[in-house]
Order: sequence, then C-alpha cells, then structure tokens
Amino acid sequence: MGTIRRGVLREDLPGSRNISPAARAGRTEHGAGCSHSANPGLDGLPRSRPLCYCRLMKAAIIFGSESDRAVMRKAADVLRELGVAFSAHIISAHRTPELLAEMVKRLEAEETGVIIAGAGLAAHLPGVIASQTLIPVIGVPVSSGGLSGLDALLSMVQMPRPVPVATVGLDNAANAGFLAGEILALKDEALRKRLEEWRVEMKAAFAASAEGVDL
Ligand code: AIR
Repeated sequence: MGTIRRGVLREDLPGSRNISPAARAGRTEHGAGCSHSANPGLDGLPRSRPLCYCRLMKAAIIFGSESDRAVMRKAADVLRELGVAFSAHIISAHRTPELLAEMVKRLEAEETGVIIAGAGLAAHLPGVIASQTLIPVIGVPVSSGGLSGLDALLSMVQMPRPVPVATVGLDNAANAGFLAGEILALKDEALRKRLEEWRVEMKAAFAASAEGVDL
C-alpha cells in the first residue's frame, strides 16, 4: 500500500527489478552525480521514504484524485511486470497546480523518461504536464462523472500543437504502461526483450483459443 503526504503518493516499492537490494531494504542510496541531498523533495519536506531513486526512476505515474487509483493501478501493474522502476503521485492540475509544477521539475531532475498521467472530468493534468516538459506524456482518460469519460478523453486527445499527449483509451491504464515501456525500450535492450516476450506469450495464448473454446 502506498503512503500519501500532502498530495504525493509514493508506492512502497516503486518498480521492481530495477530497484537494488539496498533500496529495497530501505537504505539511502545515492547514485553517481546524484543531487538528491540538494533537492530534498517538495516544499523542503523529507521524502516519504529515505530512498534515493535519482538513478533508478524511469517512469512516473501521476493522477488527479484518490478516486482514480483503481484505474491507474493497472499502469503500475504493467510497469512492475516489465521491471520498469516508477514513482506514483496524486496531484491535481486544478486543486494543487503549484505542486504539479514542482513535481514536473523534480521528475526532470531525476531524468524520468516518461510520464503517465490520468484524470477524469475536465482532465487537464496530462496537458498541463506536457506544457512544462519535453518528457513524453501518456494520458489516461478516467471515466468518472455524468459524461462517462468523454469529457476527459476530449480534454486529453484534443491538445494543440506542439504540445502532444499520447492518449490511450478510456480507463486503459494498462496500455499506458505498455506504451511507456515501448518508449523506454528505445534505449533499453533488456526492456525491449521483455516486451517481445510479452507479445510472444500473448500470441500463443490467443492462438490457443483458435483450437476451440467452451461455450
Ligand atoms: N480531477 C481532479 N482535479 C482535476 C480533475 N479533473 C479529476 C480527478 C477525478 C475527478 O476529477 O482526476 O477523476 C473526480 O475527483 P474527486 O477527487 O472529486 O473524486
């Protein structure tokens, strides 16, 4: 279960295989050239865990409300499956815009490779993030409210040039996880291999159903 501090959620074990045993054990671990000590976290608050992920964090998941958690967990599940390290945060573009700007700066400083952002209603979160960084942003429209997510979908997909948000389908945070993996795999051969294995397994499982199914 993650911990929440002033709108920031950090999963207890962000990512999986890329986190070293020392980090898993909860020891502070600074990478080469790490500026963590000069950058203690949002508002000068200590981070929720005394870990330094500066050289480990590859992806970030941000969502607009606790009510988005169940949808966005699907992205986290895929990233874990792929062995991609990530941090997760609850920040609203409308309720806590200053916090969002600080977080984008922090993710840039940590050399985050891709950001997955999910929100419902007037879902400006991914677009606002994209306006502040060149880190690729993947938007997940969450189907909440009276318009069943159409509002969120259009808010993300109709971004003006040159500020794109790569938008996945309604509530399809799993696909955001896969796309994030593909983006990171451009510079990570091991990750590309894991994605290839996933495709092979998926095809085999799907082909098996062609043999006949119980109805
Ligand atoms: N939201 C939060 N700040 C701005 C927006 N658009 C979204 C959340 C959530 C929805 O509003 O992402 O999907 C409802 O949030 P809540 O907190 O009222 O449940």
